[in-house]
Amino acid sequence: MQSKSTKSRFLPTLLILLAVVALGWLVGCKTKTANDPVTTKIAAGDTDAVIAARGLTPDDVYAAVKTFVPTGQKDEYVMFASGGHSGQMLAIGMPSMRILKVIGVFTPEPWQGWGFSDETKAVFAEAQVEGQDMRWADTHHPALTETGGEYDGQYVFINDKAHARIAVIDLRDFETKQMVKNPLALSDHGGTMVTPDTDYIIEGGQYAAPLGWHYASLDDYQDAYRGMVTFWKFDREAGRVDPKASFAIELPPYWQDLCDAGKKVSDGWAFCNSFNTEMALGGIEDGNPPFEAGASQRDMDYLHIIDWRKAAQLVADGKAREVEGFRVLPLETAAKEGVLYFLPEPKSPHGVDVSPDGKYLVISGKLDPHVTIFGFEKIQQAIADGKISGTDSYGVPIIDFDAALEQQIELGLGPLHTQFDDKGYAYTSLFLDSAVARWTMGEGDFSEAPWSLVQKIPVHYNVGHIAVAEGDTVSPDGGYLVAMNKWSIDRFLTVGPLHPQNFQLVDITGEGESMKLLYDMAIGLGEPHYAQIIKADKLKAWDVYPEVGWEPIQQKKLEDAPVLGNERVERDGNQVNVYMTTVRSHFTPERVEIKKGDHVTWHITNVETAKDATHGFAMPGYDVNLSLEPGETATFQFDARRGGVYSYYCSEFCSALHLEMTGYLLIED
Ligand code: RUQ
Ligand code: CUA
Repeated sequence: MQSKSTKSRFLPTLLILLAVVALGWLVGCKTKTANDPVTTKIAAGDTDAVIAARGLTPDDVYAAVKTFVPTGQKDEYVMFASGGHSGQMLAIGMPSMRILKVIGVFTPEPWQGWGFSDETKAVFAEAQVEGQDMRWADTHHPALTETGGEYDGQYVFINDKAHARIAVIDLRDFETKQMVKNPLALSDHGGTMVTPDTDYIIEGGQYAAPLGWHYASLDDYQDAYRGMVTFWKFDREAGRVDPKASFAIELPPYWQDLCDAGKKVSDGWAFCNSFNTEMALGGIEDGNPPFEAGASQRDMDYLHIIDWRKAAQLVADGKAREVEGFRVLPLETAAKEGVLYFLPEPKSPHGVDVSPDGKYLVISGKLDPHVTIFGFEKIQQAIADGKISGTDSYGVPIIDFDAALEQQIELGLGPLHTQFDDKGYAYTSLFLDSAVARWTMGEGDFSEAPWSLVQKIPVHYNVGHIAVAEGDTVSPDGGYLVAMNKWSIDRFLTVGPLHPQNFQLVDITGEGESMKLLYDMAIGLGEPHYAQIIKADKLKAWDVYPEVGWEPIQQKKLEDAPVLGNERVERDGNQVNVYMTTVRSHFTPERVEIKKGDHVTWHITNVETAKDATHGFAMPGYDVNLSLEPGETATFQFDARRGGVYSYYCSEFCSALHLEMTGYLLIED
């Protein structure tokens, strides 16, 4: 029994409790509404109900059907995107924006066995810095091979800004074949861009240092420090860069930035912009302006205009000198012989992009709201007419700005990079505005309003590069544009303070102000910079390797690769050779018995020829994982360092008896 007084005390408590519960319910209700999956209760097939429950607008529905690729159908395009600091490259299907492959490039990739076999380790070893493997990279700009200025789908290259390296990826198997280290510079940026028939891969430098990055005091900056642009010769037959046939041009110690190759009328020329023509040295500690201020004092920096055909000829004529075993055309020669000209460009320049007809160079200065468009013919005319406004302190002739200027168009804040479409529009990313601008070129269908801004579409957020389908070739496809955004802020679920970066697919099929945002793709690795988008039907990748015993780095069948029936273990002193085959669901041999102190060389062939019948080979304790794709052969080596029992096993769920696909390595003490 309760007393009256207990009741009267109990009542207010109850009321407070009820209020708390009600408030909690309201708050909970709100939270619940925000987080409750809205589509799980809708009967399968009820499209209208899904549209209503999700609150989709007609634009949303359009975007969904435009990008959706039904199961069994395939994408129209493949985008090759930089994987940024991951050191890898992404192959992404478009318009679905599904990741098809993360191609192992500068960083080991265990699923692909990349960097674990002897063959792939040798690729890393080719591009060492001071005798050390570099196992990460800051990848920036992929470049597909071109024939006549069109993507031909054979190879794709990418640069490593951190170490001035270039990688070659073969698109028959989407695997890296070669890395080269630039012996002149530690950092690059203006790479990779190809000349219209892929005779050369361009790699412009970035932060100046003495060539070969040997020590020199910053007090000797102007004399001892240099920039460079390298022209790597690509041997298409071999599928390799040929360093012996390559050359560089010595440049003043400005910080060269992006480059582009001329095409059509401007074929034979290359264009690289630069910043820090102030030659600021930093050192705020000593009372100097910090780099970001010191390197942005001048209104103009210099677009480098390079006659690479003439440079190649001079090098062939013996006018180069050897630096670090590499042929370098001296700055003085380049300036004197008409290989190198400067053209003033405003202000903190970043992107330089050549129009599809090769007639125009579009320059973006990060601190100038305009794009500046130079005419290639005007540049040539200015050179011919001697419209040279002087030389820089290294004797390089400076072309008169007004003589070369075609147009300046105000687009917005922080213009960076420009691409082109099939209708004659150009598109420029606006980093500070977080927008992409569409504008008209001077020719084609835009006689009424040439050189004018048409539309700005907001993107989310801080866009760097943009890529249009085949948008930097002589015949862009248009249709799709991808904005490669550095920030995503509120676009995705939070996954901690390191937010995904955001590729946004934009529909550019219509005319005028009709650009539409279609899709947001979270990129789980970063920071991707540039991408190129190729028609999928230009790619002719293999389903399986052409023959059993195929070694992918050399792209040929090895005569001594293990095959069915000749598996064995051979010993010569303490040198042990294991010849192994794999097939569902068996390794032969499935016991390998060796002794501590043995040096083991292990050869494995996957003798399968069926699509997708890949086996992994994991050797725990020896840091080995291989991917043996149908037909592939690979090798690895190790020293048996102690006695023990090691189960090697297939790391790819290949069959019902995959778990049984194992064997014992017994190392006797
Ligand atoms: S550059 S956006 Cu290499 Cu612009 Cu990154
Ligand atoms: Cu082979 Cu699992």
